[in-house]
Amino acid sequence: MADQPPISRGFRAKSRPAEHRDRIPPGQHLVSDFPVLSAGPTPQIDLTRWRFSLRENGKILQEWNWEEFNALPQTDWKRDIHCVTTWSKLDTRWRGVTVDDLLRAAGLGKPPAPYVMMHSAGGYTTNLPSADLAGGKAMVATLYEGKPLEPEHGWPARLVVPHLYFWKSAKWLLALDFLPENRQGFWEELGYHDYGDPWQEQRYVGD
Ligand SMILES: Nc1nc2c(c(=O)[nH]1)N[C@H]1C(S)=C(S)[C@@H](COP(=O)(O)O)O[C@H]1N2
Ligand SMILES: [Mo]
Repeated sequence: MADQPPISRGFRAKSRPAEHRDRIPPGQHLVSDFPVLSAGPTPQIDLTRWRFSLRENGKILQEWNWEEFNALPQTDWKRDIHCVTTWSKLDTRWRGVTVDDLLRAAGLGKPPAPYVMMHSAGGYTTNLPSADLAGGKAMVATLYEGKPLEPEHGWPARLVVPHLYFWKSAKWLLALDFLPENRQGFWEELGYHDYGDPWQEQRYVGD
């Protein structure tokens, strides 16, 4: 997704609200602050013991400590984000390692299995098809607006997968576990939609 439209139409600058409206999925409203939504307390994390891993069926394929993780190729993003509780936030800036670059660093050209479960410190999980993390669709971010993530927003590293409702963007992320079959994560087991496309308004099971 390009950060800016490739061409600028004459009326665009004068009709910013209209331009914003077509970036807001159905049932969402814009916020300018950054709400915190956590299912539990903010976990205490010791950076010297922090490890991030790619796994397959639980087995470690590749693991990085904090220093190694920060030596991976870094990518800057500006993206709109959409929470299922109906807030959307435009043009949020993130820096981190794309899942494509993580796979490459692990010697993999593509995800090793069709599904993936995200695992976070504190026990939060969320699931996706692997295709939704590859092809430039997701990153493991360590900076927000040029600064380390705030603890309650996922420090030291969180997933950002902006094309889906933000509960898929696991905070305090520790592992991506690639799986041969789909399993459900924390909110998905509680009745939230398995996929969560905001443009299709896939909030709950059956939407
Ligand atoms: N580990 C973890 N990740 C999580 C959550 C959580 O409770 N725990 N909440 C999710 C939900 S519902 C949303 S909307 C976003 C909120 O991110 P924020 O608190 O940075 O706005 O994080 C998602 N990632
Ligand atoms: Mo959310």
